[in-house]
Amino acid sequence: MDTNAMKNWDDRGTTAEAIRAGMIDKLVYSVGKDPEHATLQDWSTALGLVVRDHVVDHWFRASHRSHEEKKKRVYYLSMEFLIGRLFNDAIANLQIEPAVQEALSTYGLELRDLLDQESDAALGNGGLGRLAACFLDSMSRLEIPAFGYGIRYEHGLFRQRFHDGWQIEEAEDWLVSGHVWEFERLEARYTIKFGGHISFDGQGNTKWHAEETVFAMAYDTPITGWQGKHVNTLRLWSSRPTEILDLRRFNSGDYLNAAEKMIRAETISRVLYPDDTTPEGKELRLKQEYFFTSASLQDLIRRYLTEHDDIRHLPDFVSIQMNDTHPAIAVAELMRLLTDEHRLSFVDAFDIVQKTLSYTNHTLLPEALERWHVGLFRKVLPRHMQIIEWIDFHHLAEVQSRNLAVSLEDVRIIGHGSEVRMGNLAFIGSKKVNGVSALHTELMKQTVFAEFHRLYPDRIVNETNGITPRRWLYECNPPLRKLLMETIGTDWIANLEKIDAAAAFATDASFKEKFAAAKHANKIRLAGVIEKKLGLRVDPTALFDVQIKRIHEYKRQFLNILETIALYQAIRRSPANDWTPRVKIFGGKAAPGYHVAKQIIKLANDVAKIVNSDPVVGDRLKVAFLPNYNVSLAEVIIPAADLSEQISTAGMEASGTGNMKLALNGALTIGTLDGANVEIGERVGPENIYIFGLTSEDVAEIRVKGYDSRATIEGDPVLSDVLRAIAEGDFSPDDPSRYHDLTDILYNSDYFLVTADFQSYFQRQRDVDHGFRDTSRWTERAILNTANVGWFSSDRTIRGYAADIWNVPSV
Ligand code: GL7
Repeated sequence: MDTNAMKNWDDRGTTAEAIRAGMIDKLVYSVGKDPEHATLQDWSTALGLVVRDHVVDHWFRASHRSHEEKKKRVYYLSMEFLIGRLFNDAIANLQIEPAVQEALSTYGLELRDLLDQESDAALGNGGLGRLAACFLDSMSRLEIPAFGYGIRYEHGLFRQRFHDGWQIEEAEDWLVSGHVWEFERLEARYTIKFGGHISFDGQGNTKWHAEETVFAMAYDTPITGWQGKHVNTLRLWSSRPTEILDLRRFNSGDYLNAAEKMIRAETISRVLYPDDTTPEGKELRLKQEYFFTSASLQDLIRRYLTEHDDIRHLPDFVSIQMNDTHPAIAVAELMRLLTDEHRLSFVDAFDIVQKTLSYTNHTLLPEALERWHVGLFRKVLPRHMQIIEWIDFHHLAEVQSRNLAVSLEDVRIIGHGSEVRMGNLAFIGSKKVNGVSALHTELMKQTVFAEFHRLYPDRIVNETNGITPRRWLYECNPPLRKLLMETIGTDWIANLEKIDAAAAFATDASFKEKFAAAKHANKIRLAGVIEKKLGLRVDPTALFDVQIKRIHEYKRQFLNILETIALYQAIRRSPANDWTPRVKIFGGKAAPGYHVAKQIIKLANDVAKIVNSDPVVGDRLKVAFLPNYNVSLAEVIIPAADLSEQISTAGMEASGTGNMKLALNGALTIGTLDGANVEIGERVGPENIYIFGLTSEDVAEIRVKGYDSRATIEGDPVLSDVLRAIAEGDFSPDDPSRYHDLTDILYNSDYFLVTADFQSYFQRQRDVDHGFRDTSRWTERAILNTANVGWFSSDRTIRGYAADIWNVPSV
């Protein structure tokens, strides 16, 4: 291919004039509309195509470079990529916003309106999926040749609506209004097999006679790094039937059954599992995992073989990261490809596997370390079951030969003869296994992987999570971005540690005033969104207290609601006191089958209804639960937050990343010593964070010794009063017993220790009230949060992966 030819067609330029002309061209010849009849959606598509062209120029150059230089590539395998909208991200990274604005003004169009036309690609549940998206951004920023591999779900995470305060789930359809950022790759298609049986011919040939086959077809989305210097690819797989219509059935009039196989094949990439902790819908889920893992491994081996001849050198040029246990089948699938297809011995193949793959653990919750029933596993993946038996047997023999005092049962892949443990498979098949915060990694060593850690003391490493400063400050917070650029320049955008230069201005009167003004502008914007979505007016000078994340008992939104009620009761008792006005802002989805989480949402909405309409309380307290929390909404809420709620039961939140985004945007944290809160606290200093509650050691001890929540409740008049009000139906007059299940949990089985932490949380919140009243000091502390959390850039995280795990250079 003549790459010089490319230089000529990349001369469109990014001037306002070029963009203006390009837009008309795209509008007419690609969208097929004339300007008089074009809708906002049409204009948005036209501009999207213009911007995309520039991305593509950079993309091709990067791909050619990687290919020519035969660079080592990183492959990030993830069931989830919560990328959100891409339009603004591309404009920001290419730094063409002024030219775009100018071009649009000639047509009387507002950039904001066009950006709002884009649907939010919600191909993930929460933190794990968003982390994968931040990592793609950072790998591009650091010019690491990389591919993200995942599933092109036709329907991403469900849309959340409230009906009478209850969560209602609706199918999400991000592809309906067209998605300009992806390219269909008809040629990149692989066959994926399921079921059937295996035959051996006695000459060393193994054949898998599958019962069902589907195609995996690739869709590529370019991921632009800062200033477009490097662009990587997110390749998502869509499932397609290998046989189309059953014409015989169709002709006999049996239309529905004629399409049965097609529908079944397409089901695999139909929906994202809306549950972020427990693997449900077992067989389909297993098929999804194998589907995208197999397609990705086939694809990367094909690419490898276009550049190298000897498959045995794979680990020198390929590093594969398994994001959680979801792609852990990669261990067995890579073995299968290397032995059955590329004819290596099992021993040689396993050596390559262990040098190529690595695994990230994202949670200690035991239900998230996937386990499959041996029967189901053998039915869906018969060859992989054999390979896993081989690995398990040889691993066990090796462990036994080392004569160490480890529990053999704990390090088996096939547990109790009946379950395949994907966490153990991933561990054994990996070069490195990493946790996502210092505390989490330490706890991994002590709990879930304790025996493995004794066997392989060098395998577990820590890579504390991070967030991309491009999306999570530069793009989402224009007022603060502008102030920082005027004051400390632009270095922080690509090197977030440099944001520490802002610390010198924490006590500078003029900077403080501008910092507070930026926050205020963001709060006005959020107040507008709250009013539009909920019909609720909130005072932008009040403390904006934010808890945004999946709804889960361990994240303890319940604790926050109890504190809200306690505050409400206190205000009602003494309305004349000098209260610090607060707006409690919630956002988050509950897994559809998670009954308690859905009740927590309903309770928050019920409390909001009573509190918001109580004239005695007025603006002193408001509660706003914004529906359908997603990346785009986060981009509006985070810049406007004063207080960040990170209140999980200590030891249960592996890291958290919302905590980093909020701190970076100048919110102070109220939180437990859990996950990355610990490291945030170390960096911002104890005076700039509100820590409360039990530590992970306390929690572990209580779990052993037992805990009497009833005694705690009875000894705490504030908490007793709150629970009495809930139980008597003060917030659910239409159904007074609605929350008996919830209150019973606290009295009888308070596993998440809500009651145990209530008092210290309530006290810390009063410290927050007090702190916020000193506006000037609060602003200083907010500035110090922004200035001191530069370390939590995902660029730093990816540098860590590159050096400790992948062994690839980064710029
Ligand atoms: C999670 C953790 O719960 C969260 O603390 C962490 O920040 C995130 C990314 O590492 O991974 N693990 C998990 O299963 N989900 C998460 O968000 C869904």
